[in-house]
Amino acid sequence: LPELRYPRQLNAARELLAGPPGERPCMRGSGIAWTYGELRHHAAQVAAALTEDLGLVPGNRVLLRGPNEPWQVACWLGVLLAGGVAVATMPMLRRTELDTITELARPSLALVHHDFLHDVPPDLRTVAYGGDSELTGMIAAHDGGFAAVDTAADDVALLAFTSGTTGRPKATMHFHRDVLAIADTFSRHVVGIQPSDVVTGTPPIAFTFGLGGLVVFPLRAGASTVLLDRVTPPQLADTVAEEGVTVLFTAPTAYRAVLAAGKADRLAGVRRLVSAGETLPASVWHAMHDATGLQIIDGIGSTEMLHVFISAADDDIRPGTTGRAVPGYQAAVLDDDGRPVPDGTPGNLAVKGPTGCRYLNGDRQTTYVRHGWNFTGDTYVRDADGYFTYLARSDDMIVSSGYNISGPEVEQAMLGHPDVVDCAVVATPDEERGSLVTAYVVLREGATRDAAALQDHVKQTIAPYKYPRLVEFVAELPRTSTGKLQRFVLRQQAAG
Ligand code: 3SK
Repeated sequence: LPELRYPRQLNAARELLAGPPGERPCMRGSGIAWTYGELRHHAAQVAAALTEDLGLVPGNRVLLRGPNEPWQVACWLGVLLAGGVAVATMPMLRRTELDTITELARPSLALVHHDFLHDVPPDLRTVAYGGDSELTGMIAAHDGGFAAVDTAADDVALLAFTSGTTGRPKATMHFHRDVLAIADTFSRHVVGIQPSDVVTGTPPIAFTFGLGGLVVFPLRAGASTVLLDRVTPPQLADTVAEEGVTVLFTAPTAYRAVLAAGKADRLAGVRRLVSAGETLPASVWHAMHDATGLQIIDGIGSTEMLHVFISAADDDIRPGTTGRAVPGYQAAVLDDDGRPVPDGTPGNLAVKGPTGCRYLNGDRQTTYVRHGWNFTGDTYVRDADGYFTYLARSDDMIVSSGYNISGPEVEQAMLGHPDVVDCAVVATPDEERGSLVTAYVVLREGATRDAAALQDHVKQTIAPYKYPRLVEFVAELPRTSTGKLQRFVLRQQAAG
């Protein structure tokens, strides 16, 4: 794509702030409403305070922690303008996780919202932001005239931590050009965000799904964004209606909850519904389409690739498949030796594109990046038209009596039962069959614990050999701070 040819010297924050006229509405949230001019001014004030008061030099890393609200965005942009490296952390993380991130990322200082100072490692130089805080005092002395550091397009702009569905978090490095590339591919060519759009959503901006959808995409398009702090799905639906939102980014669980709360009609004014973070069950896609006439744009992305690389919109959508490679990316299904498998055959999903995967440390680089392909760790199948269908995380395939069974496929079948609110399917080691398909199930309040009824439902929905031989009823499922299911926790539990 010609739009992906960036100059050698490029500062992503300068580019994102350069476009729209200063008086255009830009960002709302937590009682703040800023124009583009105001965001530009505050980001430059933060950059000046970092450089002149806090001694930041280009390449230094800055840990960020806070809720989704405009000052976190000003801090993130300020770090990039100053040539620093942003290390955004999920608001839900606690001391142990922040210790791990600090140990891996080695930040020089932290900018932390004044309500989130707890749990920050005490030996890290920490400056509070927002309200009547230390940063507020510091920036008052700066007039917003900071000249952005002339970083190279391939200088590191951010470290993004994977959310740890398999345990310890891992850091990936992303360049200034990568920040623009996610907007110039998925946002521009699939979602199609326009200057008139009003964007909102639930993912934290510390998660790259949220960073892209709620910050980078709207700024690159000159649109405006509404940042929300901890809303329930019904509140999300009401906010969408009240704020005139036209593009919504959230996860499948939120779409399901909006439907269950009978609030789907509140989304009727939206132009684009986007789902990522987990596989979107076809049942949720159809229920939302029936309720609103809207077609959810599903996508798969990863922290390693920064954002979405397979997706589809409009007439290109085939519900139940994730879609095709996003313009600018290539995707393939490969065997364990890196050779393409025939269409229709399951294999390892691999992707190439402008935002490649670079791990900060550890030995994952050689395992997950081979021959220019990034192996995502997902098992997918591609059809002859180039549509990719998710089968499982490669770790989530269950081999039972010689059958390959996709845990997520059984979950989707279980979720089609009206009493099932949430479900996770993993393998329990078994001498006779190798593994037993085991379902952990959260039931609707007041529903009867009837394992046989759920097993029959699965047998009638998908091939009967896939039914869960063990069914455990639980109050909730283990999830990461980004809402992804932690099947490894259940796998450990199932293994005793
Ligand atoms: O999990 C995903 O699908 C995702 C999407 C966009 C950006 C980041 C991630 C992990």
